[in-house]
Amino acid sequence: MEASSILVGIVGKTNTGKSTFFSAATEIDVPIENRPFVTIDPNIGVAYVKRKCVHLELGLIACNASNSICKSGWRFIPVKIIDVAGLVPGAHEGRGLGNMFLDHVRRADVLLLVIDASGSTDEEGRPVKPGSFDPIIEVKQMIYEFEEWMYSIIRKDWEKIARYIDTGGIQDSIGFITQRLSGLGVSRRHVAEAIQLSGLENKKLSSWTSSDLRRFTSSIRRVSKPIVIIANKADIDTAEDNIKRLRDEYKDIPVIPTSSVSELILRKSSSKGIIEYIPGDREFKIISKNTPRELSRILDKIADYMRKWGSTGVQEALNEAVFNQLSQIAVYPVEDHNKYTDKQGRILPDTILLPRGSTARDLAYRIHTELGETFIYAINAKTKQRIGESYILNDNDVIKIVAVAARKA
Ligand SMILES: Nc1nc2c(ncn2[C@@H]2O[C@H](COP(=O)(O)OP(=O)(O)OP(=O)(O)O)[C@@H](O)[C@H]2O)c(=O)[nH]1
Ligand SMILES: [Mg+2]
Repeated sequence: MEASSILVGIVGKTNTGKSTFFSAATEIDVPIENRPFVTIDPNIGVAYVKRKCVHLELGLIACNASNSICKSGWRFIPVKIIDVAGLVPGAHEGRGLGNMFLDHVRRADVLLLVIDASGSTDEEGRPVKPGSFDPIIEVKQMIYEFEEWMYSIIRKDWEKIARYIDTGGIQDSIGFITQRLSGLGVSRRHVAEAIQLSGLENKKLSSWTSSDLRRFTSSIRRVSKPIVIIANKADIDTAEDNIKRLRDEYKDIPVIPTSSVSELILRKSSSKGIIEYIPGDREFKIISKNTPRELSRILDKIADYMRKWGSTGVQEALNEAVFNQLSQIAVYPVEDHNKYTDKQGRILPDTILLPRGSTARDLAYRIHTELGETFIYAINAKTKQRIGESYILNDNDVIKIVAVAARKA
């Protein structure tokens, strides 16, 4: 069973550490170098969000995680993640690699905007003295480039569409716009919200000016592709002050200090058995007796960094994107609500991510269309109570679905 259909997009200026973040999160080796435009073709992989596994709350010793991973009481739930080529200012006019490659993040649900918080790369991504480039400018430029790309898609044939709708060619204008923008992963709710957010609900579409359309684009971006600022290279001294300034400047966008390179080293050291480390933890333990001296020195520095910032930030960023920005909750479907097992007797095998506000029937649909269609009732395995189709799921609910389809089976 698929845990989620969420796609996380990694975007940003070239040479900020996007691929390093990707590699740290997915444990897939990809080219990383200190120069602009290393990544050309996108990297696609699986990253994980991290939650306390519900087996702890239920007083169980262990579980048999199947569509996700349970490690030391933590459930790691997979999401898709994509790392694309870097942007430079003017990308929408074709500078650098241009912005056509953003097509690969068209369907992303949330964006990780990786920036060089240390200011050690200029606006073209060339290495410069740390502190010489202002990451606040970088964020502005990158959001501008991204929205210019969306604008170029949205404005295509816009006048024709607007006229068609306004002359009565179509009744459901929101539905029509949604359909037009579905390639951007835009839903009906997004379109309705964006129109409101831009104060355009009472304006005829054909009388929207280009600045109205830009405002609409910006709102569509905000509702359909929320951003988390990944303040990367936070391990360089110049980053700390910049992070404070970024947080002052962007009160409505989360700013997560990260050291992707540290996370990458920890993951590699862990897989080689040199350290014991659970992604996202505040600390790690060196377990190998013969750690090379140089690595030992690097690990000490990473430990200092984690004491200062709480963690490397990579896991925190993924969790922020999925649980806060996308308001997802984790739900555990089971067959046996007393033993918390599936048909094969596996304890709590699956975790499903669903948007907050989803119902018991939504969960049934996510498991299988037929289960949704023939839903009869469900059981909350924690309380053993029978619940109806419109029961709003809580985070960490354990649910048995009873359906005609399942009875036949
Ligand atoms: N100090 C420090 N350096 C980092 C960090 N993350 C990445 N780097 C370095 O930044 C440089 C660029 O890293 P990449 O991951 O290739 O950057 P990118 O954004 O994917 O770059 P392009 O694909 O070329 O656009 C490399 O030298 C990395 O080692 C970090 O957290 N701290
Ligand atoms: Mg790259």
